[in-house]
Amino acid sequence: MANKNKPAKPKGKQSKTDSQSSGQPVAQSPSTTPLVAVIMGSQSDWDTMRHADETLTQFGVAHECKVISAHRSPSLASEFASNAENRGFEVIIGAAGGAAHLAGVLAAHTTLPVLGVPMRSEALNGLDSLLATVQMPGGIPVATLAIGKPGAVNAALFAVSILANNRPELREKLHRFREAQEAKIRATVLS
Ligand code: AIR
Repeated sequence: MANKNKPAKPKGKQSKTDSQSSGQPVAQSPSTTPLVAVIMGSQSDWDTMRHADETLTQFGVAHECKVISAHRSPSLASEFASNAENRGFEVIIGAAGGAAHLAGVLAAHTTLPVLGVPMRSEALNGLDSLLATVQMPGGIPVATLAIGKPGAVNAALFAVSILANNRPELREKLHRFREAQEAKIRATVLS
């Protein structure tokens, strides 16, 4: 279901089954047209962004993962974002590190909702990525998530929430996900 431009050894392309997910949402006859684009600035971001890929797969949301750099491939970035709506995408996730302008550049070329995920960087531990992603000028919004893996997971969950506005089956999966999460906490016993 996930259509990937293989950033690096992608795995877990298949939707999980009921027995694997232990109460987690399960893909049911998902659409094959990608609704969410998971764009990252470098192949080196894939280890983090695979968590967005896995979360979308868990919810049965068709998506595409692709490497596009706002700085190293600026034409591709504008081309992709400009065509995204016509291709049927409804949400774009943009993840980059350092001078992380990817989400902002994508947002400049589309009115689709763009969710930014700052990558943990070597030099400044992701603070540079966070500020570069979140500090957009008024008029071109990017919804910025947390640095690294939590941001990758939450960007995917946020995308599912947006899609769930007119897809009751996704809303139901989100409810089941929250219930399973709470049940896990309630069952926690410290020894
Ligand atoms: N990056 C790539 N083009 C523009 C930016 N900001 C980011 C990538 C990655 C970091 O630069 O998103 O997080 C380092 O990339 P690399 O390819 O040198 O590992």
